[in-house]
Amino acid sequence: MTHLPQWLAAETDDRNLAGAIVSMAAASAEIAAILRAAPIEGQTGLAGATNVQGEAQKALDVISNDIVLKHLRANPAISILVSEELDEAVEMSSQGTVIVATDPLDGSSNLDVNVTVGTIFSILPTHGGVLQKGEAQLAAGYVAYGPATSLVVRIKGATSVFTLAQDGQWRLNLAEAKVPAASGEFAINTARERFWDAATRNYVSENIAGETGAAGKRYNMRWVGSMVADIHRILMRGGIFLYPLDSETVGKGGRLRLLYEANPMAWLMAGAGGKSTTGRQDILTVEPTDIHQRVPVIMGSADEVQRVENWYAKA
Ligand code: AHM
Ligand code: MG
Repeated sequence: MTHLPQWLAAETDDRNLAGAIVSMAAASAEIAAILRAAPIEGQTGLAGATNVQGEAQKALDVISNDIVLKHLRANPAISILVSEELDEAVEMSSQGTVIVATDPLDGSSNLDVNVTVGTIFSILPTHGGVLQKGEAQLAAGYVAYGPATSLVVRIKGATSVFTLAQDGQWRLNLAEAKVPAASGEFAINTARERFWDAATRNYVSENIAGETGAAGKRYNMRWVGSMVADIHRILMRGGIFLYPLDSETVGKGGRLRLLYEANPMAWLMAGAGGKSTTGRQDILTVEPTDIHQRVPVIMGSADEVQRVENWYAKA
């Protein structure tokens, strides 16, 4: 069975890139071990601080960020770290050839209820600086801390899935994830309906109308409230995830962050045959202007994303 180091050796000659992925995988394995016992240790609550975006930080947000920092600092391949939990980009090694942008613990509001959370990461070449389009990524991945701890990673080729085994090794269990083009599942926070734009409203209404409406088939809705969990389900069996620009988030540019949430997920979707858009533009072509920039996120099964884009084109 293929382990992560063998897979990396076959995917890239860039040892710094491979090393950065190994560091993120090692940090994630450490985070996984802490999450497993967090309710016993009383670590699921708030840390009492807020991050740069004014969001309450959970104790585990801070702990996960510290673990990632520790692993990346020990790796001279890393030049800069951008983290959701840190106001500024952190300078690491002056010889580093890769930048890592990460959300160390995404979906942390789910920690109190023992629902899947994740670590998301994007890897960029140092020469381009921290503000590069998603299409410049060298690699991206996430770790889903669910019933199994899964690492989903892509360099240039396919999006591959590893599972953390009892012996601490990451074993390949799916070489090529494939997002089916058609799907009957959509994921959106419907409690925000009153803020939606016309395109989102029209798309979702068609889905709810099911076989009696223009979509002509029945849909189911799923919303974990943890992007990693929702995206993992879509990568494994199809569907669409929407966090569109709405009248409440318009001033901020959206809800989810471009550098360490939208771009890495869009990169993984592309490797699995899925599509990603802001509604009007491929997410991977969005020019970043700030490390914590937000962006509308719509991604998943190609036919579904196309239907949303069609509504945006009409709007
Ligand atoms: P976080 O990075 O602070 O955890 O926020 C991101 C999360 C995503 O995981 C999830 O898709 C979204 O926020 C949920 O938003 P909502 O609270 O509107 O359901
Ligand atoms: Mg987060």
